[in-house]
Amino acid sequence: MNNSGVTVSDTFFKRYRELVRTEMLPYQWKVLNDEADITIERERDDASIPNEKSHAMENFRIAAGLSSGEHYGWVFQDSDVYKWLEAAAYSLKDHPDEALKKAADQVVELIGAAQEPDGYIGTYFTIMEPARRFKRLGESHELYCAGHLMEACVAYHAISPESKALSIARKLADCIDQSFGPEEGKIHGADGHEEIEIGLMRLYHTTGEERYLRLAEYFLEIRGQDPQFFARQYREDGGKPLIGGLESFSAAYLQAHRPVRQQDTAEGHAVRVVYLCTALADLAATKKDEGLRKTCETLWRNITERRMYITGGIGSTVRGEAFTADYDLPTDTMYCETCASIGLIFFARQMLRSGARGEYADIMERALYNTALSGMALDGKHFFYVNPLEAVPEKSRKDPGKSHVKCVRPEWLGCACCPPNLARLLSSVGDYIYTVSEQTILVNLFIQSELTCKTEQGGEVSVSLQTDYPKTGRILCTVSNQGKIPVRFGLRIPSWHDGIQGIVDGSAQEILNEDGFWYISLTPGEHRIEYTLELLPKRWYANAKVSDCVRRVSIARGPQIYCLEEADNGKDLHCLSVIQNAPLKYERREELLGGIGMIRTPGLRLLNRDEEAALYTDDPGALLTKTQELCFIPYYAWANRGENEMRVWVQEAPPS
Ligand code: FUB
Ligand code: ZN
Repeated sequence: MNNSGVTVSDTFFKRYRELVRTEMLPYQWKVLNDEADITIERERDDASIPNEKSHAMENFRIAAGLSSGEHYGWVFQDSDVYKWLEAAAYSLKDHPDEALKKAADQVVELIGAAQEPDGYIGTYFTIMEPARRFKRLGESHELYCAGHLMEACVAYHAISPESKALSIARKLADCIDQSFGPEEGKIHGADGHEEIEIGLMRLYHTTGEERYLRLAEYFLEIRGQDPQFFARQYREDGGKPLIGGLESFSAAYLQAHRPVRQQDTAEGHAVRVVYLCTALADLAATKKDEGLRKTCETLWRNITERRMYITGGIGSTVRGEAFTADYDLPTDTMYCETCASIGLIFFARQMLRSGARGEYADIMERALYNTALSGMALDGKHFFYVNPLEAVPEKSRKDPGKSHVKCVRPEWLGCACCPPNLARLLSSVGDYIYTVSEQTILVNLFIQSELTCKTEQGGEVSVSLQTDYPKTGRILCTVSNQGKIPVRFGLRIPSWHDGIQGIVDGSAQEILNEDGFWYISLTPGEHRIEYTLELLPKRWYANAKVSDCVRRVSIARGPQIYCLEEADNGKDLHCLSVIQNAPLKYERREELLGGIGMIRTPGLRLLNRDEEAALYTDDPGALLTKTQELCFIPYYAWANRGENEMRVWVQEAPPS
């Protein structure tokens, strides 16, 4: 069976998709054209971060010879434009919009005009240093940008086949194919930042051109075969660094310390790791390569069972935006970049293609409803790069080691990778809801939508999923199987569930759990499945090896992790404790933060007996506790009420 289209009608995500169309895309368009009157913040205290303007579109105009001047911004600034274009394509598919289409067409034209005669595109190198093309791949991001261009062009081609988008992407892929590969005279290496592999796989899926598949495979397999590749290129190039400081990172930082099939832990820069894994999992599913699938599984386990935050955030340190060690999950200095969780969602989606395991979708959902959504303010115009597990404004302002932990989302960032990444994810969320294979439909996410599939025998299967999840856990699926044979319909059984009921065509069923899915065989005809998940607010605890979470508890309901915010609970959130076994009361607050669920529980506040208490004392009675009701809100909604403290992991007090 083939997935021939998903329409999202979900209330929760419809708001986000509307926000992409009405706010994010127009706003980002202005920013990329330097027409927005905004403050661009550096993502951390580092004077070398370019933050005067975006200049991303102007870079293209200069490269195309339509304007004059120098390149400005990061060497990967082009990718902001590509991600915007990709998001615009998804949004246009969903909702025609003349002004947006005109702007997107203009972008495609401009990219085409900036393409060099041999197919190369990269505004930094075209404008500033053509002779250094492909000479410093550890830093240059040339193929990273190319991968984003391919993704954007494939997406744009789908809604505008008459545009030049696909031919631009193919011409660039052909140029790269002529420069890289095992043959004598070509470069035997890959880019320091994975992404070309994802782009080439998508180009292959769209065009069927085997060369693109081979090239993606080449880039994946060459990685780490020669761990000295990047260092040698730096030496031979000898010029000034393209990204200061990057040359001092080890090969492991770039996942090049050993061949990928031998990698068994997530090392280095978190976004790179999950982009690598996304392409590996795509290749494994496409070629039915069991060995590669096992590699992906090993990396998946390492990330999700040892190195992931409860919010689906990844990356434990600001130094290199990277993974560190198993169970090293500090809650106040972590990185948890928005893009890294988006990449984890991409990885999960590809894993579901070769293995129907509910846990992939569980993590996809965790990352989506928590860290990804937290990456943006409710207005669609302010963005977090780093998504902390706890934050105290004064510490972020004054501790250089916490300058990356912002307490208010900036209007834009010097490195603007996250905002357009979020735009493309939210506008394509329909692509994550179902996994369709030969005779099976998996429901990964409970997002109200309609799916149509074409069967091999020329029939059609359509699914209508109605729900207001995660407000409630009531899901109604109506399936019309107009094919000739039964369809295996798999509904995810979330690992966190607190009770499930299933009724098929009026009769209650026993829910059998097969690797995290409940399968129902749906014969040709019409079917109605009522699936109800109990969503109870509850406590979660971390493994004892996670030092920052010892004797702390996190509150969640369904897929949503909750947090305490100063706005509801006062300052010094570290002084608050949840009482073990105290009831957690859930209530809807439609008037608050765009409509949220709030969880209330009786708690305690630790305080000094004397206002002028000493810093240290040997008086055991110097500290008191008083009762205080605690109010938790969903994590994604924090920092929408001005600058204030926030905390996910809260102290736990024994039952009173
Ligand atoms: O290097 C390109 C992008 O910028 C990465 O994916 C992000 O982590 C940020 O460093
Ligand atoms: Zn990012």
